[in-house]
Amino acid sequence: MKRLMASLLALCILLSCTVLIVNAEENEFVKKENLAIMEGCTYSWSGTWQNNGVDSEAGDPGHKCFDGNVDTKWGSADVANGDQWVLVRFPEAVTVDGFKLWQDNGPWTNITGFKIQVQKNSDTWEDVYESEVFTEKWREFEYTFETPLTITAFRVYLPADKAGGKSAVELTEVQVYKYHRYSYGNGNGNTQLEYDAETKTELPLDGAATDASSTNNPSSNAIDGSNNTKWSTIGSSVPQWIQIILPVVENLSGFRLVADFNWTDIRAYYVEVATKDGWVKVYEHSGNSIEHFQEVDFDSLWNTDSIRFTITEVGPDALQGHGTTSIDILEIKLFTADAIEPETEPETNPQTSDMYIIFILGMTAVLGLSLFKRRMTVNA
Ligand SMILES: [Ca+2]
Ligand SMILES: [Ca+2]
Repeated sequence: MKRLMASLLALCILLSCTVLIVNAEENEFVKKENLAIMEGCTYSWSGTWQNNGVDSEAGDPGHKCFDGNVDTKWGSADVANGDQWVLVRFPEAVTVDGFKLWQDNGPWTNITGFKIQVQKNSDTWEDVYESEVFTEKWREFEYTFETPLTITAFRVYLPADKAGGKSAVELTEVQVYKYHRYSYGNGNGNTQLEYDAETKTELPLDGAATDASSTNNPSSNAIDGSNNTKWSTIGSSVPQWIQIILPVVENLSGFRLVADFNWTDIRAYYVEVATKDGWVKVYEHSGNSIEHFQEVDFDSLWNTDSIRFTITEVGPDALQGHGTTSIDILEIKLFTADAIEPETEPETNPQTSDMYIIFILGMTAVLGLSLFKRRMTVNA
């Protein structure tokens, strides 16, 4: 009997651990900061088309790989002149986790292989990555280093014999990333606590990250504090979502949503918060076009570290007169407020209540076991 209980207990522990691990993986978000555009970076390149001089500004110069625009390119010099390269020097030593390259879509380039080289506070270039030999033209290539590298310069090295039969190589963007890891889903959800509306304050979102289902303009534009910048989707298909991930768990009392009515007529959307038990719906709107400026106060405080807005229906009434062309959100604000503690029994600390459950379960098991033993003794 004891052995059976012990194996059952072991099985339970094993199962609960598995669930915990799965949750942890699901709820990790990595924000990639492109250090190649940090202030003080300088750029250099082997040449441009028909201009074999290093750092030539003629044609499509190499700094166009560092302008955040995948439609502007660097077009290298003729590979008959030798290997080509483009590089970024950082103003100080930086620790990087990975990189991403974009190749131009045009007919002049078909890179079949490249190397990534770095400098670590010296003039020596060190190979840290060599690509496979590509048999088909690639547009985007992203890679995470096995361990982060501390470097002072980063170079994409393009051997002349890997130009895929073309006379030049052309990249539109080179991004070098530092990863910021966020985990979410650590809040308790509905606190059941009402709050003092007088204490309502806007939550600073400086340290927050954003993610979205589709991005024409970056999702981070929706929390940058400016109504002149926006998150926008590619096209107007629904559903589309935008998520804000907070650096710590907060008590949310509500939100403000400012949509761009020139381009977007939102008819239906819902809002969820991440909790220890998964996503929980906290607000829903459907039927009419939303107000340009939507401010919603929850009935009680929600303890959470992430909130997600999902747009499920759009209409034809955007101001520009051509219907909804994309889903555009200028700003999202989040609010917190002081809880009004209930006058009756104080709220039980969730950790304490967990301990109680474990304690009670333990006591029940011990009691059950001793009763069982006693009965066995009586029967004997
Ligand atoms: Ca570019
Ligand atoms: Ca904005």
